Amino acid sequence: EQSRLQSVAVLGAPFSGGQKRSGVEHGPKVIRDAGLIERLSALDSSIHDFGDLTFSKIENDETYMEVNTPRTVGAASKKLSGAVSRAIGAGHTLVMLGGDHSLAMGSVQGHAQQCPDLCVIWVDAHADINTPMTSPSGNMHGQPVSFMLKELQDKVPDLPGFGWMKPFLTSRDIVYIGLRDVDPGEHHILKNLGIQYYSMRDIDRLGIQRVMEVTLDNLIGRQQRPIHLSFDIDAFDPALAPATGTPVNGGLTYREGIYITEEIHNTGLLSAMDLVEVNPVLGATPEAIEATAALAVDVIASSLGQTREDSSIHDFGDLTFS
Ligand code: Z70
Ligand code: MN
Ligand code: MN
Ligand code: MN
Repeated sequence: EQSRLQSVAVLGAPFSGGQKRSGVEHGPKVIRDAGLIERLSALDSSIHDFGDLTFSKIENDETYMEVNTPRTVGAASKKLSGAVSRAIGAGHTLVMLGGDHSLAMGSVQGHAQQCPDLCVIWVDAHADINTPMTSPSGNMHGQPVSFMLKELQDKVPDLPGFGWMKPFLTSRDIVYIGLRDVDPGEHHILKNLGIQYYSMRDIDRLGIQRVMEVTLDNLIGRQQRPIHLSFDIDAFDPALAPATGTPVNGGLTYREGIYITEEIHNTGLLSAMDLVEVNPVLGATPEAIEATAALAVDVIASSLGQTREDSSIHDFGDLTFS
């Protein structure tokens, strides 16, 4: 019997143009410096580090319909989309290191090019589903989901830089976990479209075990399909992940976060993931930065099969019974 070795591609996207605070472009470096590749190499998979993408500067990227730097964000996500599509097409499980969360437009779209039936689990304090019209900030990291959803096609204008991007996801293909800072326009969209979400309050009420059971039953209970995990580090409590742009009190515990990723791994259906919004410039101390980056490594390793029960694979052979 031959065991199939999972092949994992790691791709950095040092990009910060989807929001205003600089530093999140250093996310890939600090996550790698926290030992990501070494940790993944200990798992039962082959690791391919594809390095970091480079993003070129776009001049005169004026605000368009109150959206900040649309051409810069559109070009970055287009480039990421192509790289993700190629990696998935080559058979890898893809790990994208951000960068801010606007990048998910590129990573999920690129993934969907290869896997049109994929579903998305979005772990975040924020819903990131503002349209350009509902956005209070103009920041595109608060908008990526609205660009993906077919049901919002008429609500999202054609922006410069986004000619390549057509909506490809339905509201039944995504579940949120960890929400606790949702804008009024976003809440309206979630309710109107009947999008499934488990806020921190829901986790308090149901427990993370039940939340994952219902999440996975809704997404893959009827049909097996590839999972895209989009994990914003600010889903965690700020005590655990302080080095991020928009910390919000009352977030996931370490154990809740790792339970989410263990359950996703156990489906055997994880096909791509994003780990975004680690911003080392916003850590108050070196320890705060290192703790946030180490947590990001734990999330990724756990998604790819690291367990809390057994840190290595031991083959004890077979017992013999007389
Ligand atoms: C707000 C907006 C957001 C992350 C902040 C915030 C969005 N809803 N996302 N930090 N990671 O500006 O749209
Ligand atoms: Mn986010
Ligand atoms: Mn967030
Ligand atoms: Mn496994």
